[in-house]
Amino acid sequence: MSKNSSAASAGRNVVVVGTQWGDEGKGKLVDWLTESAQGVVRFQGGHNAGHTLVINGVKTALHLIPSGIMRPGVKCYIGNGVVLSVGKLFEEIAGLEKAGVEVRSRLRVSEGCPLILPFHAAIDIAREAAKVKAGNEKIGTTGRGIGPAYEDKIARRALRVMDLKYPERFATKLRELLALHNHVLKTFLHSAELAWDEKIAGYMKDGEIQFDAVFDEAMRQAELIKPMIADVSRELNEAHKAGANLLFEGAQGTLLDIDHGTYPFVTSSNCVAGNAAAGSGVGPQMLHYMLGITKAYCTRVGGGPFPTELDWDVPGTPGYHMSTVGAEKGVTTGRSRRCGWFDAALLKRSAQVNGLTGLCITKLDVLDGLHELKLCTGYELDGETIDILPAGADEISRCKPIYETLPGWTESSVGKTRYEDLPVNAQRYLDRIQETTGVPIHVVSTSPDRDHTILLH
Ligand code: 2SA
Ligand code: MG
Repeated sequence: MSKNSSAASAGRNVVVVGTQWGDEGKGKLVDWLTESAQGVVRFQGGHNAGHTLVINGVKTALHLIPSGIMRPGVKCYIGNGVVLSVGKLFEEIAGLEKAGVEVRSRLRVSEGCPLILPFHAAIDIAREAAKVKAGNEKIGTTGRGIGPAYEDKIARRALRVMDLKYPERFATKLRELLALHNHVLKTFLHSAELAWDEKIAGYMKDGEIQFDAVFDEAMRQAELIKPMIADVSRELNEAHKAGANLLFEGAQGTLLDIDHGTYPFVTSSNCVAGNAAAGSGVGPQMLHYMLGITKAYCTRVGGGPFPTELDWDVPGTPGYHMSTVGAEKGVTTGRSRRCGWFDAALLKRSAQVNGLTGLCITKLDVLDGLHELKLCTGYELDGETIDILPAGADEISRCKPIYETLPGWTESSVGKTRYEDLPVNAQRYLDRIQETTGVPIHVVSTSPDRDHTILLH
C-alpha cells in the first residue's frame, strides 16, 4: 500500500472494507487515501452507516455520502447497491453545506438505487418490537429501514431513484407497495402492541400509511435530486479509462455481511469487497487492492454472537477500558458498542471472503495502558479445535475462544507516525496479528486525526 506510488498510481483502485462488525475506522482511512484519488464510491448499505472523520480537530459524521466529500475536488458516487433515503441525503447535504463543504456539484447518485421510504423505517422498528414482545432475540438494527428496503429490492417491487423522474409510474408502484406494507405494518404493530401515530406522524392516519403524504414528499425531493442522478456505472468506467484512481468505500463490516456474516444477526447487504463491483456497476478487474480495516480489538453493536466479548461495563476491566478510552458508541444511534479481545480466527474468515491484500490496524492507541492483551487464535467447538470462524450464529455462539497472552505497554502510542516510534510491545502485538491472521499490515492508525497514520509498505 502506498498513497503516492504503487497501490494508488494512475488507474489503481482500492476497495476499503471493514473486517469485523463495522466501526473499524473506515471513514478516516478513506479520507486519508483520498489525497491520491479522484473518486470515492459507496456501494452498499444506506444511512445505517456512521463514518466519523476528524479534520483539523473538527469532527464530522457521515452516514450516506462517501467520506471523500471532505476533500475538495474529489467526485463522490452513490452506487446502485446503496438503499437511498432522499430525505436523509438532503439532511446530510444541508449539514455539510453549513460547514462550507460543496456537495451538489460533486455528488453523483445512481438511478438504480432502491429508495428507502418512510414506512420502511416504521416496519423495521415495529418488527424488532414485535420480536421482543414475542420473547425472541431482536437483531438490534439501526431502525433506519435498511432491511425492509432491501426486501423490496429482492422481491422486485422497489421504487428506485429513476422512478422519481416519472410521477405516474411512481404513483402506480407506490400504491402497489402501500397495499402490501399497510398490511405488514399493521401486523407488526399489532403483535408489538404499539400505537404508532407519533413515530411516523404525517404519514399515517386511521391506521394507514397515507399515499398523498408519501407521494407529495417524494415528488418534492425528486426536484432536488434530479441534477445529481447519473449513470454511475458509465461514469466510473469512463473515469477509470481516463486514469482516475477510484476508492470503493465499504460500510458496516464483513461479519455483518448478509451471506458471510453471523446470520441472521447481520445487515441486509453484502459488505465484502467483491460487492464493490456489483454495487457500483464496474467489473471485478477494476478492483486492484483490498484494504481490510481492522480495529486493534473487537466491537459489535446490536445483537448476535461475539466469541471474544468481555464485560465492557464493569469499571477496572479491559473491556471497560476499551469501551471508555475507545469512546465506543454508535455514530448513528448512539448505542454502546460491545467490546472484546482481538480475534485472529475471525480475521482469517474475513481475509478469505474479501481476498484482502493488506490490513490497516486502527485504534491501537486505545490499548495503551493495558497490562496484558489476549489474542484469540481459534476456538473449541463441540469438542474440536478449529482455527477459523465457522458460519452461522448458532455455531459461532457455541465457540469457546482459545487465547494467547501478550504483554501490554504503558507508553503512549497516540499520534505516532513512524512504526519504530511505537512502544516495543505494541510492535510485538502487531507482528503477532500479522502472523496469526496471515495478512500483512500495511497501515496503522494511531488516532482519529488524518495525519496520525503510519504507512508500512
Ligand atoms: P441494519 O440497521 O438492518 O443494518 O442493522 C443490522 C445489523 O447491522 C448492524 N449495523 C452496524 N454495526 C456497526 N455500525 C453501523 N453503523 C453505525 C455506526 C451504527 C450505530 O457507525 O456506529 O450508530 O448504531 C451499523 N449499521 C448497521 C446493526 O447494529 C445490526 O446488528
Ligand atoms: Mg460506523
